[in-house]
Amino acid sequence: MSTLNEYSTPNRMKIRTQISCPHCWHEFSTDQILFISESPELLGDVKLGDIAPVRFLPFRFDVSGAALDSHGIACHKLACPNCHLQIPRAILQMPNSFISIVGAPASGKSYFLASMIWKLRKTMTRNFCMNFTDADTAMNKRIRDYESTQFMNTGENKIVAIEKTEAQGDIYNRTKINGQETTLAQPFTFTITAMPDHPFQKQAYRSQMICLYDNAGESFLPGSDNITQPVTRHLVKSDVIMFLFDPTQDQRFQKACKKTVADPQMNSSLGGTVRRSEVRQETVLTEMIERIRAHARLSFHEKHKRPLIIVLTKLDAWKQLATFFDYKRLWYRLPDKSICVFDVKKIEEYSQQLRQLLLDLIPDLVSTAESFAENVTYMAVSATGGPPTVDPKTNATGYIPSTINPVWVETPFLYAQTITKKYCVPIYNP
Ligand SMILES: Nc1nc2c(ncn2[C@@H]2O[C@H](COP(=O)(O)OP(=O)(O)OP(=O)(O)O)[C@@H](O)[C@H]2O)c(=O)[nH]1
Ligand SMILES: [Mg+2]
Ligand SMILES: [Zn+2]
Repeated sequence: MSTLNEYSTPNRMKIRTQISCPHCWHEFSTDQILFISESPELLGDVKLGDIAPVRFLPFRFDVSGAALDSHGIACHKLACPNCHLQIPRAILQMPNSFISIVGAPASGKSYFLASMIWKLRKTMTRNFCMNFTDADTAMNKRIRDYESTQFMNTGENKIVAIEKTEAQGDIYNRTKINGQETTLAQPFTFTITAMPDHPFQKQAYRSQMICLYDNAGESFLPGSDNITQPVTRHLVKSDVIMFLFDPTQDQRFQKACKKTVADPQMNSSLGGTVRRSEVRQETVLTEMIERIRAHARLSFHEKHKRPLIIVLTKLDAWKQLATFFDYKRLWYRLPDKSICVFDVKKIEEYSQQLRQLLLDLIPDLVSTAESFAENVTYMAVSATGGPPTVDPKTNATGYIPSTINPVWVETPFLYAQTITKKYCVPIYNP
């Protein structure tokens, strides 16, 4: 017999009093929020420059409650009072939670993010009666482009690839904070809301906004954190950290794989331009921990209270070492219900097995993670389901979209939802 976890907080959609900016993480009260002028002539902002529309604190409103700018035009877009960057309107009504995706260069962060979001859009609706949608489509453009690259060109036999995330350039927002030119990472924001036919409406499945970032691996390397480019400071705010560890970049994993693998990342005789981190992945984990300890003012002996998920990426390339997986779905449909329940026990069982594998191969990774966080879980995913193809003309690696078949990419997010008690998925509790 399955039972459901009970939820007690009602799903009220009232205006929040305190907000955390997804760009600069500044906390402010709702009455400080700025509006962005929609009159084409009202240009110029002290922090964003001459061509940015004017930001203003409204004092006149129309009958529908929209703020009026100095030309009497109704304005709907909101901005943070600290960085002046645009923030999604959903932030007014929904609690905002942050998820950090951390990993060395080429560990698979961008591919994982693209596959996870693509899958969550479907899985949440089909299986958990929750809408998972963009909080702001313009802000999410880059991730939508990633999804289109990987999943929308399935009719074509062309090799496509998600580009390396650059540590500088147009993908970052520039503003002034405390008079200092500052570069900030573009947040990707999503809302999760219960669908009208959700069978457990009365149990109040809470609406929430999720905020994620796609950092360049270089931004996590020692020496790259500074006050003018605080692009990884979301780490301190994060409700969950997903640390991506790429076994194909680790010699101990490569040696343990006795059977030949048809992946240029594991087998250099296949050619192909393969990117690798110049810094060992354990060092990236240690650097992440040092940043959190420093900025969250956590003493050396204190443990981080929020969950850390070690996500082993590119499972397709090292699956011979994980024979304990049965690759079945980790959620089941309840009898006579339109909703599924998520099998947390199975995740925890797999986590123990992956932990043992890591203890055998990279014990220092386990000890570093567990001496930092109270709650560490080990999970495995494949964002693509298979190895990249080498383009014989250019030697570049990429994928034919119709061959991409992600494995378990949604599970770190779903599991994170259950352990942080965000309650968007019911738990299987036999
Ligand atoms: N076999 C296999 N290869 C993958 C998978 N996901 C990504 N890759 C390969 O890993 C390479 C790096 O992936 P990215 O997602 O760009 O890595 P990243 O962590 O975003 O790297 P930076 O942007 O440099 O920080 C890609 O070129 C892919 O070919 C996977 O699930 N399986
Ligand atoms: Mg990337
Ligand atoms: Zn801000």
